[in-house]
Amino acid sequence: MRVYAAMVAAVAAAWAGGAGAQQPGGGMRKPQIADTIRATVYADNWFELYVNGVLVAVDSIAFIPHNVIAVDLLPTYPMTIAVLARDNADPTTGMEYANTNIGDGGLILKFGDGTVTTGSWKARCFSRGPVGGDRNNPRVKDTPLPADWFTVGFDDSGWGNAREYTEREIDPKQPYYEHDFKGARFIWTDDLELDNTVVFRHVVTRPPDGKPRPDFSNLNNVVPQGPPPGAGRRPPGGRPR
Ligand SMILES: [Ca+2]
Ligand SMILES: [Ca+2]
Repeated sequence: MRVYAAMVAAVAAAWAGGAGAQQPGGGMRKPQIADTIRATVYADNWFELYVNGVLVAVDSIAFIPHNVIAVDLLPTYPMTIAVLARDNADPTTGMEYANTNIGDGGLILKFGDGTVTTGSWKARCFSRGPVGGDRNNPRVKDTPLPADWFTVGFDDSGWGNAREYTEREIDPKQPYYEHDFKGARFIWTDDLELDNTVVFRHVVTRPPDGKPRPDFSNLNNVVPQGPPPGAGRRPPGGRPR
């Protein structure tokens, strides 16, 4: 019985260990939460995040307080990341607080595979205002957002790179300091104040941390093999985990 238990534990460990999505015999195992990576995002003031063309996170607070959104992702590489970020701004004036202030933006993101925002990301502004910083006659210049801006195949080769900003320049609020953004840079376009709607894009060709990860992208087209006895199940008499 002890030998059997040891074998079950070993098989379960191998199953959970991510040796690959392919099982002996060509089947595919089911992914577990250990196969996911955590995506952590702080935006001044709001964002929506697409990964490989799929919407995976939306900032739940449009304006203030400034908050952090963290979600679990099942990564597939190459991984195309697309973020729509908005500084809070009246759509007709580009200003905020009853047209008394020109607010500033900022975005920072870190994934559990080591992916971080840097100046190598692509960035483009789609709404700017008040044009010229004119507070007396504030106007907004909008550029139509391409319908496929978030897709894998979208051509951003003509876009410029994001500009990195220091923590001091962005002045993030408390929730930022309660999460791990080590190694990530705050980014925006060249104009942190007047550029109010910005799209960022970046392709991660392989996991930056070098850790091999199974590709589960074909999961819906196969019948995955279940876990071996005892794997991922509640231990007898044990508490749910
Ligand atoms: Ca602004
Ligand atoms: Ca702002």
